[in-house]
Amino acid sequence: MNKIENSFLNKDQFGDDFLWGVSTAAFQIEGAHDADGKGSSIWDVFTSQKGKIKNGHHALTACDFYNSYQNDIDLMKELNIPNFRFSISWTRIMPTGTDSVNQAGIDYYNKIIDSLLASGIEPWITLYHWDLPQSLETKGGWTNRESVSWFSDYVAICAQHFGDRVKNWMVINEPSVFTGAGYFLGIHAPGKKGITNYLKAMHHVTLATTAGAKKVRNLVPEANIGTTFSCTHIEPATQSAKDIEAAKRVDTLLNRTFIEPILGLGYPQADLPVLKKLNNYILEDDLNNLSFDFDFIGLQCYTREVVKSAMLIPYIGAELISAEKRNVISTDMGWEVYPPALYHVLKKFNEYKGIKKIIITENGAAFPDTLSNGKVYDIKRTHYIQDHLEQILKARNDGLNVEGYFVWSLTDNFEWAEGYNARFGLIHVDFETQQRTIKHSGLWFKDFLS
Ligand code: IFM
Repeated sequence: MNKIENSFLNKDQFGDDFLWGVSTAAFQIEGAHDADGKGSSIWDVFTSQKGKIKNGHHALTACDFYNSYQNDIDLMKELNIPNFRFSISWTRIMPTGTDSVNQAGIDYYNKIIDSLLASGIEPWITLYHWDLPQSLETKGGWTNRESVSWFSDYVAICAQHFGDRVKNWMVINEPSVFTGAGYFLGIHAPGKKGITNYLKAMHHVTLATTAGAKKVRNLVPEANIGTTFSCTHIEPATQSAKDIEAAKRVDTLLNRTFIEPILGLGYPQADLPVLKKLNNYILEDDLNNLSFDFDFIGLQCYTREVVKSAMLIPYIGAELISAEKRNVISTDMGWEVYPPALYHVLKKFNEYKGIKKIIITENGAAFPDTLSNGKVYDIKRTHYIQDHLEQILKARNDGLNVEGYFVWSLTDNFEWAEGYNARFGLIHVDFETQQRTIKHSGLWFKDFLS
């Protein structure tokens, strides 16, 4: 007997108001990269450059969600999924990032929103999931302070056009990931490197998060407004003082740097001294504009990291010991499968008094799925989801604040620098034919949600 039959999990244990859903992002699913007046984004440009994405993959078509959204919405309905998180592509709405609005882009998202509502599925919009307009990148992108007003103007257009039907809004997705990978390490778009780019981007993205949230609040007074952070449970490799200190610095970087200013606590400069360099970019009035009273915070947790001191590593003096080196079970992303991480992260973020409500807006796993006789038996993903849900249940039973769970992701999709080989979907996609096949995990989720 497998775990589906064995699982003690039952949706009712989470309570009637607990939110269930799936998450996606525009660039990862839509394709149609230049359809109907869409402008070019930093990811369109990055993916066209040689050697940036594994196996030379690109997202010109991706999951073709732009054309086949109705089919995917029908599949969501079939799986009993009540909430759908998707992002808006800035360059469909404003092809050059500012000024002119592309009516075809507005029409496209209106069709999605209307179709979701007609299917009884609640739309959850993420306003920015990493695809900055390329024409703004040529002006410095997020390293340019003007990015704050570019972003708020774009947010205003979205709020004005979609706010009559969309209640749930997330401003920015995982700022630590796209600034770290895109502006410090250069492994994601726009491929910039260095501490100066990173710190400028960090500060402007934080200001933009608040500015965007205020725009939505003004234009859609009844909106449920959140923003999402990636977070990871951090453990020191040993109990030596050096490793403990190193783990604290990594924890500050990965878990605290972006959320604390938003909660009115300022940047955690005392625990990560390199953040003091931010003072070069913080203008006097900024400190009053960094925080916002969000209705909810989205947390996105996939794994834990084990950290050792490494004083030669600049700025952080620490190194992550990979799952492979630790010889522990991991996913296709090389991330350790460690469900208690979710419980630890919930406990940690529950300590912030300023968080009203926590929703897990992403959690999921990439495993090497195979389609055989029209079926995908992805039992590892089913177990991954079940085991993480057990941790959420434990957290709720311990009185912790956690009020929703969104699986990453509905379908297999374009996993950034990893291309299409890292499959996260509840639904398998054959990228040659765009054929969808509901995986075992999707069937389990359907059953669970029924
Ligand atoms: O695919 C990404 C998503 O875009 C942001 N959060 C993590 C996912 C898996 O890597």
